[in-house]
Amino acid sequence: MNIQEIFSALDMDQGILASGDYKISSPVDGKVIANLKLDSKDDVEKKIAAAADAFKAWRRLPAPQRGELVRIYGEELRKHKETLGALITLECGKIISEGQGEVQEMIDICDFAVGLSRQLYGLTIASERPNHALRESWHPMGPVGVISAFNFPMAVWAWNSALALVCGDPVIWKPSEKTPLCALACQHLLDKAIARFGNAPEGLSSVIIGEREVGEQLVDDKRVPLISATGSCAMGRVVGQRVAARFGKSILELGGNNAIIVAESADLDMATRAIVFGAVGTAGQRCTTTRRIFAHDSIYDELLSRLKAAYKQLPIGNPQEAGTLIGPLIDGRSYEQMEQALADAKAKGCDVYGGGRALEKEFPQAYYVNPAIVEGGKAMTNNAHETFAPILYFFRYSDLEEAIERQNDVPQGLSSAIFTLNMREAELFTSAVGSDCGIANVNVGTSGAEIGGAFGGEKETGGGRESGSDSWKAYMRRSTATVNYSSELPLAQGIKFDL
Ligand code: UN1
Repeated sequence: MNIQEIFSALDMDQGILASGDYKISSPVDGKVIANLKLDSKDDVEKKIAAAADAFKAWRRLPAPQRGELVRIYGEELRKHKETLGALITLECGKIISEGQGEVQEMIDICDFAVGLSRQLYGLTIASERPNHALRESWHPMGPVGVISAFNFPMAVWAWNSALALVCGDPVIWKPSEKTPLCALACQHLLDKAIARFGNAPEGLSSVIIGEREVGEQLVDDKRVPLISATGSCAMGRVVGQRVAARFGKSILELGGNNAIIVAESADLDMATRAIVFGAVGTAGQRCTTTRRIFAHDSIYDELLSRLKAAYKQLPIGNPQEAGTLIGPLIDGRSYEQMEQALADAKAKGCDVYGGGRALEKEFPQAYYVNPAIVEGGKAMTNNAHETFAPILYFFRYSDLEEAIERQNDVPQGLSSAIFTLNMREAELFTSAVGSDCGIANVNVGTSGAEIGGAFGGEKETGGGRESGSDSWKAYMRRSTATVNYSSELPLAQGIKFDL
C-alpha cells in the first residue's frame, strides 16, 4: 500500500500529505511520502489550553464511561489493523508481521484499559483512632504529554493514552518527527471513536507535529502535570530534569543494553531462535533489542557457530514483501552510527562478523544493513553503549555470578534474560541478587514483552513503568482521606491540645 491508498482506506484527508514543506520520507526506499505542516508555538499553546479545559469535564465522567471510549477505539483499531500495520511498515520500515504485531499491542492495551476502568481501586487502612476511616483514592491527574520514538510509532502512545484516558486524563502527543503520519492516523481513528462515543470534551486528545522546540514547550508547561517520554537516555536526561524543575512528574522509558546469558544447560535451539529475533528483529531498533550475549564456556563455540549460520540466511529486504525478516534502518545517521560502532570494535581488536550496507543498488536512498556479531574476546569484555542498530556483542563466561555482574555492569537496565534448564540458575537470575533490569526473563528473549506486565527499566533506562500491572497509578494522583464519624476529636499520636 502507498500512502495515498492508506489514507483513503482510513478515510483521511489527502490534503494533509501536501499541507506544508516538512518532508517525511519512507525508510523503505528513502522517497518522500508527505510534505507536512508543522505546528507553531501558538498551535501548541492552543492544544495545551484545550487539554486543560477538557480535563475539567473528563474527570467528572465515571471511569467505566471513560472506558467505553477506549472500548470503541479498540473496535476502530480492530477494523483497521491491516492498514495501520501497513502504515507502520511504510513510515518506520518494520516488516509486515511486526507492523501488525504493533497494532495488536494497541488492541491489547485497549482491552486491558477497558477492564481497568472498572477498577482503579484504592485502599482502606486501619486508623488508630476510634470511629475513623482511613482510605486512599486515586483521582485523575490532568493532561499527560506523551513523547514517543520512531521505532514504536503507535503502540507506545497507545500504552500511555489508553491508560491516561480511563484514568481521566487528556493526552497531548508529540510523536517522533520521523513518524508523524502514524500519529495522525491514530489520532484520526480516536477522533472517529470520540464522535461515536458522543460525550467527550473538545481537546481531549491531540497531536503536535514538530521538532525539539514543540517538545520543549510541552515539557515546560505547568498545565501538563505528567510527561511520559520514550527515547534515548540523552533525551530523557534533559526531559527528566526540565520536568522536575517545575515539580512535574515524568515516566521515562529510555535506552536499553539488553543481555542474554546462555548457560551450560540451555536448550540451544530455543536460545538461538530467541537471540536471532531479539538481535536482528526490527533491524535492532527496539529498546528491548538483544545487544549482548554472555555464553558459557562449554557452549560458546557451538552457539556462535549456530548464530553465524543463522545470520548467513537472514532475509534482508523490502519490509513490504512477505518473507522479509529484516527491513531497513530508519535513516543514514543510524547507518553511520552502526558503522562507527563496528569500526571502534575492530580498532580494539575484536572479530566482527557481518555489518555493512545491503541492497544499496536496489535502494540507493535507503539504509539496509547486514546485522553484525562482534566477538569480544580479550579485547573487549563488555559493551556499555547502546547503538540503535543490529549489532550483537558476544562474550564468554565461566561463572554465573560473574556473568550476572557483567550483565548488570552497564548504565542501562531495561531487559535481560537467561537460557538455562537449571532451576537454581534461573531463580538466582530473577532474585534480588540477580539481574538488575526491569525485565528479567527465563527461557524467553529480551524483546517482545506482553502488555500485561509493567514495562520499563532501572538506572539510565529512567525508572518509569508503562503498560500493564499497576502502571496506571502513575497517571493518577493519590488522595489520602481520614474521615471521622465519631463525636470526639481525638488527635493522632496521642497528642493533647485542649484549651
Ligand atoms: C520499545 O522498543 O520502545 O517488548 C518498546 C517489546 C515491545 C515494546 C518495545 N513490546 O519489544
